[in-house]
Amino acid sequence: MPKNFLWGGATAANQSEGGWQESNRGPAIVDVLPHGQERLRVMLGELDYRDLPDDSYYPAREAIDHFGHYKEDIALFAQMGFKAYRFSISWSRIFPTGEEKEPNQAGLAYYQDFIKELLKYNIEPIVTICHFDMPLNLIDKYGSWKNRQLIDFYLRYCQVLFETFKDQVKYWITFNEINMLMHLPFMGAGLRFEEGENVLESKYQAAHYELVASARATQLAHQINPDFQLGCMLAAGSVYPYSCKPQDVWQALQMDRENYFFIDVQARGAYPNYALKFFEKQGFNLDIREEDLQVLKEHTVDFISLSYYNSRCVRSDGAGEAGGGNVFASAKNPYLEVSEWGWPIDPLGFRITLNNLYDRYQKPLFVVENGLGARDELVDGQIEDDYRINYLAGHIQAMLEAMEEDGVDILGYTAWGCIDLISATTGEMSKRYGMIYVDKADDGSGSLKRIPKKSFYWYRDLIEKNSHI
Ligand code: BGP
Repeated sequence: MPKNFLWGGATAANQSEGGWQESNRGPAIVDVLPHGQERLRVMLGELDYRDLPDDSYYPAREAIDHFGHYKEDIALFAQMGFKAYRFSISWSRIFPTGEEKEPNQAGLAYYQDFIKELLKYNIEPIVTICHFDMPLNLIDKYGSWKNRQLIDFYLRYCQVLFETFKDQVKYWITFNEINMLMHLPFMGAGLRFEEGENVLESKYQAAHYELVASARATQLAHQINPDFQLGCMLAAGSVYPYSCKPQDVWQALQMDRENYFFIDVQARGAYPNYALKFFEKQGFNLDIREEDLQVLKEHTVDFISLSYYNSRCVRSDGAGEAGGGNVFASAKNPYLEVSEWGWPIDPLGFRITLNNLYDRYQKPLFVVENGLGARDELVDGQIEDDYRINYLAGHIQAMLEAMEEDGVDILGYTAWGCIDLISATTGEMSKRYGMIYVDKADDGSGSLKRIPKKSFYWYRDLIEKNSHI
C-alpha cells in the first residue's frame, strides 16, 4: 500500500457526539429522531417530529457522549495507529439556529480542541461539514433545502470552518451521502412534505440547492486555502441486474443513475442529459439559474468519497423477495449471505463499485465508510468479533485488488463506526460497527465504558503492516 495511505476510522456527530445542549448547541435533526417504530416515518418526512408522543426516546441526544469522551476516544484511535479520522461537525453547535451572523464561540472552541487532540497524534482530520444534521430552525422556519436561502446559511457556516481550520484541516466533505436526500429526505436533508405536494419535484429542487451549495463551498474553500481538498460523498453500491434479461439490465442502469446523478454534477460539473430529459418528461419547473450552472461547472470536487456496505440487485418484473441493505430498495440476491440486519455481504461488489466509480469520474476515491453492523457479546469482559474481522478483511482485500490489479486511485479507508455508535437507520445501539465497544444499551442504560474488541488489535496490526496480508 502507498506509504501515505490514510487508514483510519469514521464517525459522525449526529450518531456519536451527544451533548445536545452543551456549549450552547441548538436543536438539530438528530435530536428529534426517535427510537422505535415511528423513526422511519420521521426520517422519510411523512411524520412531523412535533406530532410524536411526549415520552419518545431520542437516542442521539446523549449517544456515546463522544462530546465528553473525545480525548479518551482519540487516544484509543491513536493506539490503533490511525492516520486519519473522519468525523462531522454539528452545524447547530456553530450556528445554533443557523441564522446567527456570528458563530457560537463555545462550539467553535470545542472543535478547536478536538482537532488539536487529533493533530497531537498526527491523525489527519477528515471533516464532514453536514452529516444528516442541521439546525431545526432552518427546517421549521425556512422549509430546509427546498429554500434557496439555505445556500447562504450553509456558506456562512462553511466560511467559519474554513477560516478557523485553514491550517489544521485539509480534507473536507460537503454533504454526507448526498443521494440519501432521495431515500430518507428528512434525515438526509430536513425535508418534510405537504399533502398533494409533488414530492419528487421538491426533492430535485432541494438537490439542486445542495449541489449549488456544495460547489460554492468548494469555490470558497479553494479561495481560502488552495491546498484544501474538497470531496463529495456517495452512498455507493453498484446495482446488479437480476438476470441478463435486457429489461433487468436497463432497470439496473436506471437505478444506478438515480445515485450517480449527484456525483455526475459534482465531479463533472454539469447536469447529465438523462437527468435533463427526466426533468422535462416529469414537467418539473425547477429554479435552476444560469449563474448556478456556471458555479457547478467551475467548481467541481477534488475527490470522491463513498460509503459501501453492500451491492444492490434489481429485477424488472418486481417479483421475488425484497433484499435488505443500506436503505435503497433492492431485490434479494440469492448468491449473497446477509448480516443480522439483512444487509448483503459482497466484497467483490466493493471492487466492482470502486472500479465503476473510478472509470466514470477519473478522480481519486476515498472510502470513508465500510463496516459490519452486528450484535456483540461481552464474555468475561472481552468481545471476540471474528465476524467483523472477516467482513473487514474481505472488503479491504477487495479494495487492495482494485488498487493493485485495476489501478484505482484511492486516498484512504476509514472504517465506519470505529467506535460503537447509534445506528442511523434504526436508532439502535445494539447494531454495532466498532472496534471499540461502548457499554450502552438500546434503552439508554450503561456506563459508557470503552472496551477494545478483538478487531481493535487486528486493525492495529493491519495498519502497522500497511497491508492486511
Ligand atoms: C450510512 C451513514 C452512516 C451510518 C451507516 C450505517 O448510510 O452515512 O451515518 O449510519 O450508513 O447505517 P446504519 O447505522 O443504519 O447501520
